[in-house]
Amino acid sequence: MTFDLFDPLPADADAPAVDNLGPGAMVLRGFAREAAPALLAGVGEVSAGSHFRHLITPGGLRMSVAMTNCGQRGWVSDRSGYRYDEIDPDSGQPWPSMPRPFLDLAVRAADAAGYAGFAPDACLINRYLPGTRLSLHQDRDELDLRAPIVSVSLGLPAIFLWGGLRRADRPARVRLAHGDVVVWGGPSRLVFHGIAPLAAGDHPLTHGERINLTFRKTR
Ligand code: MD6
Ligand code: FE
Repeated sequence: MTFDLFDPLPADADAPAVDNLGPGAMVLRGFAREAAPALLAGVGEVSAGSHFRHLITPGGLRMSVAMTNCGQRGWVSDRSGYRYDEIDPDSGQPWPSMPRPFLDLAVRAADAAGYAGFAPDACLINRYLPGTRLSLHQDRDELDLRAPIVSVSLGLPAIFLWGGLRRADRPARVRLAHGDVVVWGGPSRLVFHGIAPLAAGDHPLTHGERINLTFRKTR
């Protein structure tokens, strides 16, 4: 089955179906489509133990993306900075373990992209509602920058902003649809990126939301 027929947004004219983003970075179109129902069930289980929350940036701003984590370590932000923590500061407990379908998908996607032996110890789960955005940033809180990041898009489509190695580099706009997986590492590992404000829509599996899973090896 394909959900493209139900896709609520027309293809953005500014966002061609780019598959190669740059050296070491690519979009695997539809790679997670079959696994999506199991992945979304996993998101429900994880968020029952460690709920979605809006983190506060070190600058004191409330993030519009709601986040939770699973795996050995979770990414958190507060007034003191960004870090990976083995304990969910809200529950006081370790993060829920990574559901098997998450790990399987992440390892298969990394392998398909040329990164054999990917061993993620953290999965950040982002939830977007219409209007939610993620401003340009680098993922640089991981100790081992040789490992790639695997990022899975579920539900409503989004425009991914793919910049350069300098914050001022003007970002390309790449449409990410349900089931698309972005893998990046190597020379692109520290590229600035973000998500444009989410457009409203209705997806058969997630209704009015977009869910993103990003898998990392943090140490
Ligand atoms: C998102 N993704 O797609 C946000 N970071 O919702 C990210 O910030 C991201 O997709 C590093 C690597 C891949 C990503
Ligand atoms: Fe990121």
